Amino acid sequence: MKILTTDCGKLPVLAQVLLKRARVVSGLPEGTHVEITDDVNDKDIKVTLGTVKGYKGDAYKTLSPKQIVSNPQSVLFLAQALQYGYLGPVDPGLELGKDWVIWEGQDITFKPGTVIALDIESAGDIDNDTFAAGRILSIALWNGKFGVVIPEELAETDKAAEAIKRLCDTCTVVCHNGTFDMPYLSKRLGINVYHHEDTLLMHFVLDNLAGEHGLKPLARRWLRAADWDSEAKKYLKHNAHFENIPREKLYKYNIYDSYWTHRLYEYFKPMVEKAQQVLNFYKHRMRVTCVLHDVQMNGVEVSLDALDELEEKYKHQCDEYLAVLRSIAGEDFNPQSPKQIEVFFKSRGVSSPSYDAKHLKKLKREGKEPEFIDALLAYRYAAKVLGSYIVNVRQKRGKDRRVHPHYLPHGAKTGRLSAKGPAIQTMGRDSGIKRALVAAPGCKIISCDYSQAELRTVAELADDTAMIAAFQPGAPDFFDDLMTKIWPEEFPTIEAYEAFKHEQPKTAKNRRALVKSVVYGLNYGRGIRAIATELEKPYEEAEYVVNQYLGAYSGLRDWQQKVRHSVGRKEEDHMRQTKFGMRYNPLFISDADYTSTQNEALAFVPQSTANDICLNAAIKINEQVGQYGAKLIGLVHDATYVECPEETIEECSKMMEYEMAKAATLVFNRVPFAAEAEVGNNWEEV
Ligand SMILES: [Mn+2]
Repeated sequence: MKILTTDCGKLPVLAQVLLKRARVVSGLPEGTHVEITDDVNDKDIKVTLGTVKGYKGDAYKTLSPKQIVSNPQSVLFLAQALQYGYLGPVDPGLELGKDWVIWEGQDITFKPGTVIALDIESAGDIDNDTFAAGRILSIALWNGKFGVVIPEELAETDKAAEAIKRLCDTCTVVCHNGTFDMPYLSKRLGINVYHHEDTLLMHFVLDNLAGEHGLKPLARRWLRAADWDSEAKKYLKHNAHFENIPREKLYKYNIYDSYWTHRLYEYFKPMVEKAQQVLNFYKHRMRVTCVLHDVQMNGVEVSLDALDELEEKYKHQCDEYLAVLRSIAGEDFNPQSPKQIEVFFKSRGVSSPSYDAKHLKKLKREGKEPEFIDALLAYRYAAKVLGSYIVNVRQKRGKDRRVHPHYLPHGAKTGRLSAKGPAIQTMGRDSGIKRALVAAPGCKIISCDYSQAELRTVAELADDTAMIAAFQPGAPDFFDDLMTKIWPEEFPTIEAYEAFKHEQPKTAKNRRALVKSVVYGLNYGRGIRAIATELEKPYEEAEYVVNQYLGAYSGLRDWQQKVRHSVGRKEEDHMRQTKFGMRYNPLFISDADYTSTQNEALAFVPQSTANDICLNAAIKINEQVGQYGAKLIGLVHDATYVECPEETIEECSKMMEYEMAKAATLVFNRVPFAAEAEVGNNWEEV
């Protein structure tokens, strides 16, 4: 068997080593001939590295040489590719009429407890339409032996709704990323149904570092699934939507989706159940997906007036900065054109490898075109708020005046979530966009946010007595206290610092901000050099603050050293595992990536832990909000957002504060996690 790559002569040595290792892991019989070639016309090409243009045929496409050396899981990817190449694809050859049927409305009986995979296909443009705007085109069910497709003409009937409801009430329903399918189905059919198992989530808990959790790649990698989507996807060119696919092809595609979901479920299930901690984590995250379902269904009210106002403000800003830019760079200057920006700088004798914010700020520090750079950065910011937030929120606002963001349970390696449509978690406070996210009439928004959740987590993990003491009730503010530890001669006591703050408020604020940035920088696993660059401060200054900080909390220093040391050492895996069961275990780390992997590991454990504490609280809050007539409407990292009728604000706030604090006690018992509820009319006020 041959492996095709662009240039055999230039294949990195490390990639060759990893290919050899993958060859061993794959378990191919001794004596199997494996050869690397760069001749497209060679016979017997079974695997290609990357999707390099010009490579044709059915060869299994896997990581490119560049990805092989940088992907921590590449040995697994390659071993799977080799198995596929050696053993060939698996096609179940499902036949209509024999293995599956198109439903005609007859009664369906479900044997209680059966495991049934469910998948839906829908019309329209999911990325741009409002929530569940497109009709359901088909619903496929597969029980492991036989399948049924509910066709378009029956998909949204009462009879289908009844069958789906009964299915979800009596069977074990498996989806691949059901946080998408189930709210969609619920909304379209006017029922509220949840799935019970999720193969995307299973894979995420098994290999959170894979960076890829889609149904097709997983079925192909783990089960050697033969291509089943090209035939249908042909019809999706030029942004055509699924309704463009001829129905017989769409239904077949849909039944294959549910078939492979079922197969993956059976394959992953014993792997997940093998370790109690992995199983527990999976169950915890399955409960979280139900919360995400509710949060999406609930949605967030959007004020059109506030949006209009913001749009006008940012349009005005764009015009203003454009005028400044044009007065410097000429009447035809277009700030959206990278080419024109480059030409402008060249005309001033300035060159830079890139003109992104980082490089522009550097040029500005060197005194090069500061006025132009300021205007360009301001223009870009205003254009971004307009283009990505305001337009998107407006587009996504439905007839119910609400947006319904969709949360991805596998948003980040750490287990943090991400949200789309709109990206409610990344909307900056400074932009003002949160003013447009309002409470429904008669209601208020309550937000409950952990203060310094990751620092508190670190204190517990590091088992640092001084740091744990710093977070006890009644202790002074962590950062005020830290000022006395970093500059003890200047500020021998908190009172001395307070006096300084009173005399020179601006200087005090700047220095406190420096300390805060250093502490958070360290928490995110950044090195001293990176922190100094980011703060635009001399290396020595950042180094001094880091040394004083870690000197004051020596337990923290020890813990950081232990985590760093554990990287690449299997017997020390527990140092990179959270109490919830999330793991940071790269299969392979190259020398070039060793330091950055250590930094990532340092950031991983506290971030992941703090996130799951908040998700645990969200589960409890979601269970109880109904008692107050309230709804859980948002999850943003360390905070929960609830929409609550005015009459019950106080009780509901108390419940939220209680549950947030309690959630942390499940894993930690020395550092209290306080979360204060704030009430307002919109997301900016809380
Ligand atoms: Mn599908």
